[in-house]
Amino acid sequence: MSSISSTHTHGRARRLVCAASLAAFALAASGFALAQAPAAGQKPTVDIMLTSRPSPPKTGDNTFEAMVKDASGKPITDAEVSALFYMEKMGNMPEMKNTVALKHQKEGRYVGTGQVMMAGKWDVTVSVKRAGKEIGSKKFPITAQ
Ligand SMILES: [Cu+2]
Repeated sequence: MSSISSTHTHGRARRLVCAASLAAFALAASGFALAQAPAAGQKPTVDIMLTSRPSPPKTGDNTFEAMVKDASGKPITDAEVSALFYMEKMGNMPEMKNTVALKHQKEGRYVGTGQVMMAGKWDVTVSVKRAGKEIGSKKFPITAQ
C-alpha cells in the first residue's frame, strides 16, 4: 500500500493503481467469503476464561491464567495458548501490543506472566492453537490500574 502514494499524482499510473486496488478488493472479498463459510452455523468448540493476579491487573508484571475447555467442558491440555495485549492509540501515542505465551500447568490451566505497559483499557485476546492452527480465541477487555 505504501508504494501507491508515490505514483498517485500521475494520471496513467493512477488508473493502473485503481485497477490493482479493484483486483485486491476482489481477492479480499473472496477470501472473506471462504473464511466465513466453515464458521456459519458452527458452535464454538473452545471455551476460554481469563483471570489475572492481581485482579484487576496493575501496571507491570501480572500473572494471567486461562482456563481452556472444549464444548463438553473437558479441559484441553495439549494446546498452545497465547495472550495478545493490545491498547489502541491514544492521542499521539501509538498503539501498544505484546504477546505472552501461557504455559500449560494442569487440567486446562495455562499460566504466564504478562507485562502491562500502562494503566488503562486493554483488550486481551487469548488464542488457542493446536499444531499451529487456531481452534479458538476470545477477547477480554481489561482495565489495568
Ligand atoms: Cu496507552
